[in-house]
Amino acid sequence: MAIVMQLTKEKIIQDFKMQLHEDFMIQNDEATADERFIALAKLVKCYVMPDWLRGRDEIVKEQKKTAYYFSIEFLPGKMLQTNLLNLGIYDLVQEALREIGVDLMDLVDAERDMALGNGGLGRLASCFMDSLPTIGAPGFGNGIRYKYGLFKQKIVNGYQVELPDAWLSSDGNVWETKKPHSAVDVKIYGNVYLVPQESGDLKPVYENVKTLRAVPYDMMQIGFKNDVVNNLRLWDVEIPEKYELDYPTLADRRRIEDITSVLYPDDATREGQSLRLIQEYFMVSAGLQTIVASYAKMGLPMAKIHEKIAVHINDTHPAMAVPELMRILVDEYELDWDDAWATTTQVMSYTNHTILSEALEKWDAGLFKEIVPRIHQIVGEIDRQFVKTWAGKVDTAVIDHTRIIQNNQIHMANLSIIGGHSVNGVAKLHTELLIEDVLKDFYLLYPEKFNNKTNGIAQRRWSQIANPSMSALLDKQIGDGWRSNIHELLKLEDFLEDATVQLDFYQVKQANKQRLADYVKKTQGIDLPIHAIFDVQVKRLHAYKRQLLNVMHIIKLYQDLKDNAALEITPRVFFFGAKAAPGYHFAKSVIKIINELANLINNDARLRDQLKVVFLENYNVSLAELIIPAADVSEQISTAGKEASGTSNMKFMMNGALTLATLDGANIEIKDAVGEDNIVIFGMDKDAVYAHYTRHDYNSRYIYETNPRLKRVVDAFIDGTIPNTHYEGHEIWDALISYNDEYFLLEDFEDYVAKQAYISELYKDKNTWQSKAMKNIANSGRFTSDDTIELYAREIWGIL
Ligand code: TH1
Repeated sequence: MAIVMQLTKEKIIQDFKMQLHEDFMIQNDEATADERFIALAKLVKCYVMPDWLRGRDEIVKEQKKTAYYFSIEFLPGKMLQTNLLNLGIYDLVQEALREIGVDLMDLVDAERDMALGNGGLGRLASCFMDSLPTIGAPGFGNGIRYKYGLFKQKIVNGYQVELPDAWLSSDGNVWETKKPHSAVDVKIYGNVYLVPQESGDLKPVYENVKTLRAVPYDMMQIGFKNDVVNNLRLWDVEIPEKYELDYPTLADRRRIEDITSVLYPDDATREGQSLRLIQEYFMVSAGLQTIVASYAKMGLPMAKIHEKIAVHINDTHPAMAVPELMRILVDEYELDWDDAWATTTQVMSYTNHTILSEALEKWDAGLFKEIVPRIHQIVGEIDRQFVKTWAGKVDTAVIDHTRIIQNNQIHMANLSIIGGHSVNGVAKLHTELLIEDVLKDFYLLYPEKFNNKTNGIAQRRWSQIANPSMSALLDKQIGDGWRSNIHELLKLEDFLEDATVQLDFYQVKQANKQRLADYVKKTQGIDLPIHAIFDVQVKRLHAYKRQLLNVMHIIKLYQDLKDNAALEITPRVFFFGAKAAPGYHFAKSVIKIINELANLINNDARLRDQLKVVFLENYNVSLAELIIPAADVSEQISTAGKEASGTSNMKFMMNGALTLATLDGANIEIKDAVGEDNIVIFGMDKDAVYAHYTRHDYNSRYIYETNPRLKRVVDAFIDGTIPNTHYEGHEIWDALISYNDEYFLLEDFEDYVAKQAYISELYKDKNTWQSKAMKNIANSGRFTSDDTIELYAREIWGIL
């Protein structure tokens, strides 16, 4: 039985004090919040250790089929609250600490965000890490232990400045355990020759390779109140003692250390750098060598490895898992190519997260050959066999579009699809687009591989942890069963028309808005009226996400208020939180514009607090936990067809915000869940967007010239309305008018403005508004990642 079952307040206090003695040689009353956090985290680790070890032993003993989720990004944020909650000791620990004069929240604040991810893709991986043990599935994570996470964003004179995120303390991360015992070697560079053996087989012989040591750091992933503990394994690089002579100078050593030094700060686009390719191979090779070795210990035939092991390729970054498993099976375990291929394709599965063409990963074959020569050979052979298999059976054009090597480039999505048995999109519309458009040739070849798995969220973090006041109200209204079974939120449906309950939810929202307003006051000195609509857009800055459309609406409101000093509008505060990839020029210009517009508006007394704009610096998971519960309106306004799913949309919904959305990604499924009356939809749908693509008839300049109100808004970018943005304003104006507005902001503008006006009217009727907000909360349970991952586990991996 789990240790935590026997814990008492007294025992926790005693253990906590002991831990402080042991780690820091101090008493509780002398300790800083940092020291207390570390002591508590270590204590939690001790409590969990037996379950963690038992879980591992059971998998070996019972030979359970296990899934490994390979991802170049994980974005857990802070772990203390999640771990306490999942262990079922949150309240007990909080009370115990309170008894000795310690506020748990101070310890929570002391933890650093673990931000080894850019945005939705990494955060989804972390939600899955929470959900896998929660549903009792043997599913482990595999990734890289970056020394620096996603850059820390500072705003200086309105511009984004990037600072390194040195998240690891000198002792590392308290949640991890270094396992030098399980280190493996990874080989890169050099030459490979195929030397014929007596048997007639060809054997690869390596020359001048560089050997890296991959050292794993394990982090426990605790299931929700079920004693199940899984593992997230992150790899760090070291120089193996045996090969020290290969790295004689300090510069040589640094180049190696660089491999796990930084996360690539690019969301949905990629810098084609060899370091990234090495990162990908390093993670894949270290992970697979370990997995195959553990399977080998079972003494079962290698050709049946798919019966015990599933490997998931999260976006294409780990796609080298396909040729690497082939290498291990063929070169090291001497399987026939065909047997190895048959099992490899059954082991592997792949999720596609975007259809943006600039995000589809391709590598120069020359670079590939230089860095991973054996993998290059194997990919060449996979490609050859693929072409051979389909030649004469389908149009040559289909083969030309789907083969892995085209024009001396290696197409990683093609490798992932050909090398696996499952390809999934992350929302219904996205999967449809894959099938009908982006991957239609593959669908012709392998219709059975395609399936949808709509994203989900680890609801515990986004409700119980992030929104304690709403949680307490839910307990009062529908009982606390929803905390373990999120579908019980549906019970709230019975109270949608109850004016007292509506008022209670209104008050909870206002309290959360006050919490956010206090933070803004403290960090930026801006006073915010909490009776205003809190209208929030937080996500990576990208042209397709259309933060600029939001900005255009704000400019319009500003112009209205300036035109008519007596005008009364429903007061609004617009919040933005967004990091731009450091090399993404346009996105950085949008950040500058937002900040200058905010300055202009916030300092104009004549607007009488009816309009405020706040750019929240350094948006990250912890800030999301503060912002999302305070939102009245959730902005999900991407050009239809471009946002594969979105996941913050689900978090906002769960916290009772109304979604203002295009029919894109998972917004469509949110609409299906709450009904048309409880979401605000605007703009072109995917068919309207695609019609423009086929007809080539979009003309933003025409719209601009024929709509004076819109023209005035667009001209505000260049006519001096927004101070200090001469350069950025022109860049934006050009994108919208000279370059024909790639993301159709102008076409969607009028409908967006109209729906925003509708929201302003609606908000005046608090009861109706709250009823709609409650409808959203009630139906948010269907977006739990527990259910999403259960579908992966059953339908793709076969581990349940
Ligand atoms: C995001 C998608 O843009 C988003 O719609 C989706 O909800 C999320 O993944 C989770 O499925 C993506 N992030 C990345 C990051 C990189 C490359 C492609 C994508 S797609 C580095």
